[in-house]
Amino acid sequence: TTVVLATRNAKKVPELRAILGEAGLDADVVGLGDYPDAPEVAETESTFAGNALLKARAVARHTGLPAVADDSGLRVDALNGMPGVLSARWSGRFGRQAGDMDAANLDLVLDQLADTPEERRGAEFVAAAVLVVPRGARPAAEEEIEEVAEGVLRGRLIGDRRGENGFGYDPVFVPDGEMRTTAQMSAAEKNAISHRGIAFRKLARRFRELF
Ligand code: ITT
Repeated sequence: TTVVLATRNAKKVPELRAILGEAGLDADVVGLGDYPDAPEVAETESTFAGNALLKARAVARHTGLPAVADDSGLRVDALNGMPGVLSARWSGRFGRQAGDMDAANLDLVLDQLADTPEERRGAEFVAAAVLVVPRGARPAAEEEIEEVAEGVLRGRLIGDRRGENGFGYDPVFVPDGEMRTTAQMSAAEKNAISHRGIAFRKLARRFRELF
């Protein structure tokens, strides 16, 4: 089987490939680069799972192949769970324009937490992983199949950036029980504990039952 990764975030592709590979997924994992005409969908839902489904459905229907998508973000306790589903576009909401969106988003969250003491800087990364199998992509599959799995990584946000790995908010996120940020971890170390790792390992199990 071939499965398409429905993401335009180039940093997610190697993470997802590694996670799905380690989960023993017996499938050819291809990126959207092979499908330049795949429709781009607006993330209009208010939940991670809802947005991930929009992305995976569009690609599954366009390609006729099983598609997986991730919608993820950072929920900050002191910001009442924001930026949440808006994590990728947080700085844009505040009219901050920047070439590097990830850097601008991180700057903004740090500014918003500038007066928040250490003990109130809790946060969590959340990921919804979804699999959409279009009609006919599996022998005798008469209905589209949709599976959703979620993963959460609890931690806290530090005030300065540490580490070069990962992407997005990784340089300031320290998981519970850790001394290092997720940007100071190797890809394998991060995947073993991450929201995305947890969600996609659950999803891979379901994938194996279907194929
Ligand atoms: P696709 O929708 O095309 O997959 P995207 O970057 O827009 O790409 P999301 O809508 O899921 O992806 O937004 C996720 C944002 O949340 C991402 O831009 C980061 O800022 C943040 N984020 C999610 N997972 C993260 C992780 O593992 N490490 C650091 N930041 C993360």
